Amino acid sequence: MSDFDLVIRGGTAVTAADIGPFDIGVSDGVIVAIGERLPRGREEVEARGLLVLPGGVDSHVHLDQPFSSGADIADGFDSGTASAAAGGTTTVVCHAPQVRGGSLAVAVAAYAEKAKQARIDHAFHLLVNDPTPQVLEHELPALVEAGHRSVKIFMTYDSNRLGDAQILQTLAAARSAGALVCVHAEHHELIGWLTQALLAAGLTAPRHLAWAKPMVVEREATHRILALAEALDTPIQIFHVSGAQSGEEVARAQARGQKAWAETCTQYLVLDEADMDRPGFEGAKFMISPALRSVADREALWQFLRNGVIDIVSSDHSPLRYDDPRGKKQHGETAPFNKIPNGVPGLAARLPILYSEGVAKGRIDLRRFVDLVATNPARRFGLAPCKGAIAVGADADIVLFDPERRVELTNALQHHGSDYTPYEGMTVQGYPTATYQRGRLVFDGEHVLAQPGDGRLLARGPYAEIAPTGHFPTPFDPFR
Ligand code: DUC
Ligand code: ZN
Ligand code: ZN
Repeated sequence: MSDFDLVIRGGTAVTAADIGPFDIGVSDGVIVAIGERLPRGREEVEARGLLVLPGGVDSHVHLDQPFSSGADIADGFDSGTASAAAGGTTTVVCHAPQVRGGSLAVAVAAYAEKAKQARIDHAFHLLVNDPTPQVLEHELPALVEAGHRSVKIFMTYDSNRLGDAQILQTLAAARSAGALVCVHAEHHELIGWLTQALLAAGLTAPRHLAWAKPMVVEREATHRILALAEALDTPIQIFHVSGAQSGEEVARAQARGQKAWAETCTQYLVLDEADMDRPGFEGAKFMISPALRSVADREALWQFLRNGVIDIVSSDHSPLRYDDPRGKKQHGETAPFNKIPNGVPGLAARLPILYSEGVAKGRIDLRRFVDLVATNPARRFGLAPCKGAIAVGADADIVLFDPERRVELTNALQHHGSDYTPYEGMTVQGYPTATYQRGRLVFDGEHVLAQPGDGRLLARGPYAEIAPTGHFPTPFDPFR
């Protein structure tokens, strides 16, 4: 009788320790052996010519979350996690949104109900929109203790934004509870002022979003949140760094010894401001916040990936339908930029695009690629050692990836609920041919096999990576 339920044999495996011709032995959904010429398993998978990678971990995803404009998000947990599996991602971290005036705990319970439709494993960021004493002193610590070890805050959007005093209170509460704070950093009032000035000047096209949200908007807010986090010795994760100047702010904080980390997203690495200027209403397909930047910013982001200033690439999957009065066309095709909902889908495209533009084009190596899409997000968000690496004892979340296969990206390949992908027509080299979760085939290269309800909500325990440093600007420790 074999020791293994499954052996993945003959591929080039990127394990936690090494890259080489290793077979992977799986039992009860867990990796139990890594080595050459493992004994036969009850099921054998031939991976010759393929890369054997840990399943992707996407730590910035929006599913089944209402847009503040009233537009409909195009993916719930069912279709969103299908899209993840089809792109080689086996864990997503989504946002459980508190409603202003409402309870965070109630919101998380309601969101967990929705997440019962998930086909793959998932965790929640606690999206704090109203940091009342009840939320910060009672609900947040209990939710963190229950396994939700990350908090998300916004510095802009009318129904989300926190002022600086609220941000400080939330940072302090998260630090005390043992949760990592993630931030959408943009200067709210400056966006508002610029938006009104642009509208008054008749500059209302999709591409003018980038004029309402120039880099200084992001740079200032990134600088400010880093300063507040430094003063409170609170580890911080900057979401969607879109260009050089905000990356430089993160680099400076890191050089000071701060626990400050950053992600960028696939779209900022391959698209740019010219995409928002496509003919007619097409530019709306590329409207996101922060806005797409210059080609020079794009290149700066690749450099930040190489030098480690940015160590996670997420999708910020926030899908809207394009040709839909509940989507991008909520206010018609002549709507001014400030009435067009922001967001792009990208869950399924993340691994293929980063591999193709990164590894195949020689910008990053294979190890860095795996770190960016799986290992680092798992470690940063307390999902390691079960997720993010091929290691004995880890969940058998594995992607077989053909590094030579050339694929033209289409909307149908995304398996999501949106009616478009911003990457339509782009040819990538390298594509997932199979995705396994806990040893079960969830995507066979063509079809998503995982069913709604197969995914598990992951509870995260305390973890060392996000422990405060104990260093304050003065000898005074405000938490003692
Ligand atoms: N920006 C966000 O902050 N969230 C989702 C969509 C977007 O573009
Ligand atoms: Zn955001
Ligand atoms: Zn987001």
